[in-house]
Order: sequence, then C-alpha cells, then structure tokens
Amino acid sequence: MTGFLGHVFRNPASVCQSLTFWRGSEQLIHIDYPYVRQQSPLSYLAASWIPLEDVHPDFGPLGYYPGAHKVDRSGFFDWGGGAIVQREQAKRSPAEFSRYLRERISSLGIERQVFCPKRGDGLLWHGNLPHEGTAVNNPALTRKSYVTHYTAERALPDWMRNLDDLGRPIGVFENGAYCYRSKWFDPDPVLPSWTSPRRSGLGQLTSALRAVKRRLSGG
Ligand SMILES: O=C(O)CCC(=O)C(=O)O
Repeated sequence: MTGFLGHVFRNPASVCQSLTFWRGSEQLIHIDYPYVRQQSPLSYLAASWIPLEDVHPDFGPLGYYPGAHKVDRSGFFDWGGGAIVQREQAKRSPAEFSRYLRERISSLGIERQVFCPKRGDGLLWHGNLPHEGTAVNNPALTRKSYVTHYTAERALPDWMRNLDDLGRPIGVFENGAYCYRSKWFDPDPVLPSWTSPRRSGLGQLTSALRAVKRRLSGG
C-alpha cells in the first residue's frame, strides 16, 4: 500500500495520523481533508482501512461513494468565510457538511458501496472520497479496524518530523514509507512483558514449550 502511495505522491508516503476502531463508528458521511489538514499541499492525502477481523454487514461496515472524490462532483463546502477546512472558529458544523455531501451525491445518483472485507484485505481511499460508518445492526458485535491517514514526506509539517541530534529520523521506516514517532511519546516505549520478570519468565517458558512441541511433532 505504501509503495503504491509513494508512486501516487511521487514522494515517500508518510503517516500523518492513525486511528483504531473497536466497533462500527456510525460516523456521518464526510471527506477527510477538512479535518486532516496539517499537510501542505492539502490535497496530498490518502487513507487506508484495514480490517482486524472479517467484517459482516451487521457490524456497521465502512460505506463509500465511488467516483464522488472528483472535485466537480464533491464541490467545496464553505465552513464559513470561504474556508474549505474546519478550524476552531468554523461557523458550520460537521452535520451540515454531511448534509451538503449527501445532497450532492444523491443529485448525481452515486450509490453507496459497503466494504465488507476479510481480515488481511485493505482499502485505500483518496483524501476527497466521501465515506461514512454505516449503521451497526448488532451493537454486541465488534468491528476492529485500523485507519491510517497518509501524506507525502515532503508535505508533512515540520512539527511532525522527529529527528535526533544528528538529524536522523526517529520512527519506523519500512517499504519506502515514513512513520515518525511522535515527539511526545515516551522515548523508550516498552511492552510490560519486556520489563516484568514474572511475565518475561512466563514468556520464555511458553516459547520453550512451543519449541519442544514443534520438535515432537516433527515441525
Ligand atoms: O471506519 C469508519 O467507520 C470510519 C472511518 C473514517 O471515516 C475515518 O477514519 O476517516
């Protein structure tokens, strides 16, 4: 995914934000760029949606509107005073933005697609694609998923870059993409299991038992 985005941006893809969802969000129809707006140019924005379990229609899957990302179809919503992004002082609300999009999309006759992927699938969307969280028919069900918003490395604001004293980037840099570690995170994050003697002892025992089991079964 990040390799593909690198080609689209003609610059390495870089994570600017990520979110985890435990259940269907039922988020109103929206487009991301009015909310994810630190990158410059603003239009350098895409997102990936990764299911962490198979998604059933009753879980409140993601819905999206193919082709509605084209600016002649989506138009530009005025948040007040000609602003196309939502700032603290915006005069209009996300609910109004959602109504505006719904009206435009229905006047164009664009039908919603519902994304019911299997774990391991993924969807990439353009930063101008209208999407929403559809209704959760069974609130007892989870819909674990992971959303990442990407921009191009050169479009990242400086404050999102994390460099050490020698100017080397700090974070995860794989598959040609950048994921800077946020500056406000603990500089040495560790899992509880790495520090607790009891838990790490149990972990070693479990691994040893697994190795014995593999050897006995000829694996
Ligand atoms: O997963 C969802 O229900 C909505 C996700 C979304 O709209 C977003 O992260 O921009």
